[in-house]
Amino acid sequence: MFSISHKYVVFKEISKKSQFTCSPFLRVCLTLHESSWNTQARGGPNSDGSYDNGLFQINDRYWCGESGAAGDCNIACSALRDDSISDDCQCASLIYSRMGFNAWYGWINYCEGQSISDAVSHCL
Ligand SMILES: [Ca+2]
Repeated sequence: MFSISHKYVVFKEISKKSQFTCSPFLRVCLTLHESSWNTQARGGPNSDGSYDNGLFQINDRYWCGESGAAGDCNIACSALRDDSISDDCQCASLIYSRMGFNAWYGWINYCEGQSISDAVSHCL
């Protein structure tokens, strides 16, 4: 698992990415509960056989391609599992613009209606 210092670096990265236009709360809370800020996380298989990728656990059925740039984000899923999160944020912004917060179970289950200190207190 990743160390606290690694998580802090990722946290700072998430916090300063201005191109992800949703609230800082979304960026922090959602990514914490989707991936524990593990930028290399690959979740799944889901019930439909799909996988979820990276910080925002972006699904390969609709948004990225397992064998190269594809999907609605026109990105390779492997690019969602590296340490450069700018492209992850751009894809997450597209998802958010279409589906809102409810695209993420991490949001629905843990973040909605909570304060940011509640959301991150057990992790930092
Ligand atoms: Ca990336």
